[in-house]
Amino acid sequence: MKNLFASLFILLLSIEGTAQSVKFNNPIIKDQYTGDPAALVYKDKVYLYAGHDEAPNDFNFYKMNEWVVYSSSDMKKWESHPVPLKVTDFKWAKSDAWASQVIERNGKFYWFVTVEHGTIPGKAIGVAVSDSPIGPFKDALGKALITNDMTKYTDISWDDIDPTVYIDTDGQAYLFWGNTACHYAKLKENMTEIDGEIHHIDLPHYTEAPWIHKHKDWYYLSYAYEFPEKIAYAMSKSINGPWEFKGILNELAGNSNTNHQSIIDFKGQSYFIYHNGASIPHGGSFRRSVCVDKLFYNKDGTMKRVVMTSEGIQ
Ligand code: FUB
Repeated sequence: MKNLFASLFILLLSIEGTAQSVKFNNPIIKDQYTGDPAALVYKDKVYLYAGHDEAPNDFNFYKMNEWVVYSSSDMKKWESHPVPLKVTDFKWAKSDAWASQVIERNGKFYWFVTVEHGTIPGKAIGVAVSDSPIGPFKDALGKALITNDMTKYTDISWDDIDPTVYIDTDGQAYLFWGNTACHYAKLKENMTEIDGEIHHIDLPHYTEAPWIHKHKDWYYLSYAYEFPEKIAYAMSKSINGPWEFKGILNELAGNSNTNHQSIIDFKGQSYFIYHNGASIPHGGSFRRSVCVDKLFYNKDGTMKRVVMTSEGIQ
């Protein structure tokens, strides 16, 4: 009997030890609230770009004036860099550092951002450029690339948000964006001009936050589905579609009505990067935090549903 109690005691101690050694790595950014993550793999690092959620605790909407950047070599330790871009860097814009994405082309880094236009009513998309992934960035055009009057698919003034950019294997660059309607267009090689018509893609319960990525020989278009948002996705063998809807990829965050995702492969592992309203200490829909979890594919190329964890990347 004595021996049984002794073994039980040792077992309890080892369980306790295991529990204590688990680290909660999510959210990955803990020094400030951040939303709308967009990751860029460049050389042997991941650069994480996000909007800075500055809303006070009792504020019921977004307060966002700047974008921030962090970098990591292992997806666990994140280095913070000085603020590389603000709404005020776009003289024609008046507010709202909403969702964005950075892409590299020929050694230059192009940051496609959402802002509120100063004179053309509605949201708009601008482009900033830098020689370094951590900036500083400057307005590449001196005017918006996309304005609300260029897209007629919906009447709302906030449909021209959430740019995602992809350069296909043949060198052709594409811009996808939109709230309520998913728009896409080709970009010229200079990355600062639309080339040809703006198209529209029909996707079930499309809300916003498109993200294009490729894995093996499939193209994936993931997006925020319904509101409050889940993340769903469609797949195609061509970036020009047709896109086949494949269902939900990530469930409701629960503590934030948006979830905005970014998907990358880095050093042989796929990652799902997103935000939620995790408490650091007063998180919520307008005080969001960026998290990372692993992403896995099935043999047929479909993606396994994401499991959001507190542990994150160990
Ligand atoms: O951060 C402001 C807006 O919230 C983004 O543009 C949307 O994607 C949603 O996350």
